[in-house]
Amino acid sequence: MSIKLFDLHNKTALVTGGTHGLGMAIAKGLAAAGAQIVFNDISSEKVNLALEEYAKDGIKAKGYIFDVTDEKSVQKHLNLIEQEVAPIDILVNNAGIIKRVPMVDMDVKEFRDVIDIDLVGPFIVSRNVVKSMIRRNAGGKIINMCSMMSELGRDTVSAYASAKGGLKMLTKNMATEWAKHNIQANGIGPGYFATAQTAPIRVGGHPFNEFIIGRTPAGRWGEPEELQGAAIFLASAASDFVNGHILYVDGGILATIGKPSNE
Ligand code: NAP
Ligand code: GCO
Repeated sequence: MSIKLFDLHNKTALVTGGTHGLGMAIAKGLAAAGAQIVFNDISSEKVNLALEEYAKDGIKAKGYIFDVTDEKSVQKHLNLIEQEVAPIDILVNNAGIIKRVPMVDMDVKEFRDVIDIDLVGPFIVSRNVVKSMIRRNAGGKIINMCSMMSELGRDTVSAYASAKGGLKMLTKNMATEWAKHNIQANGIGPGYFATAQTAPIRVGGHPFNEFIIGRTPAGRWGEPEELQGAAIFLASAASDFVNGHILYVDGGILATIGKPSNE
């Protein structure tokens, strides 16, 4: 089998929210396979810190400051990226937020904010990236960061689960509409990973930490780098006939009903 299947040299990847966490880990993996990395964030400070972090690994990443929910800003910065770096071949819709509030207590604005960033954001960025891919007849890869909550509910994360469930179906619609342009749209569904986003339910003896260790057959939280293989696969020629698929990287959570805590 040719290793070229996973080669990303001469490819440019945009990872939204790629200043830390899963996005940065995925970006580093794509860079290791040869991709030119572009990333964004809403914070200029985090963009600058991330540029230093990428540079430590010898990655000459390019950072931009824009909000994935602001279509005019997205369009402006995608044009800048094409002019200053290159047209985007691989898009990882990674930017996202979560709010952990019981539905009866959640403000409607909080609910809408999560949907806006986690679902409408990927719609906005993807359709503008894809317009260029189609115009250039270049094909491309879209990778949407889904979640266990694309399949399962959990107390307090109604907005997030609604967004991630929607993102799973948006991924399938992207696949349906864009496959004829040789654009593959797929998702990665991480289980529970150790990042800033999960720190509030993972550290300081939080009971959820023990729950997840018990609920995950692998018996541990995932490390962000453990998503790199799935990302390289879905970003490369190795997945040219994979479309609309959500690749779960979850240590086995979705494979099991779980086991009694005393086993
Ligand atoms: P994270 O640490 O919260 O990072 C999310 C990134 O998105 C941050 O860089 C954040 O920027 C950025 N962002 C937020 N709103 C944005 C906006 N409107 N425009 C542009 N960037 C924005 O999350 P993570 O744990 O690395 O997770 C990354 C993705 O994987 C998310 O979509 C998350 O839902 C998903 N996921 C995470 C896990 C997990 O266990 N960690 C599991 C499954 C799925 P700021 O820091 O400046 O706000
Ligand atoms: C939570 C966690 C999860 C993870 C992830 C699981 O509060 O349940 O933050 O939502 O982030 O999405 O796949």
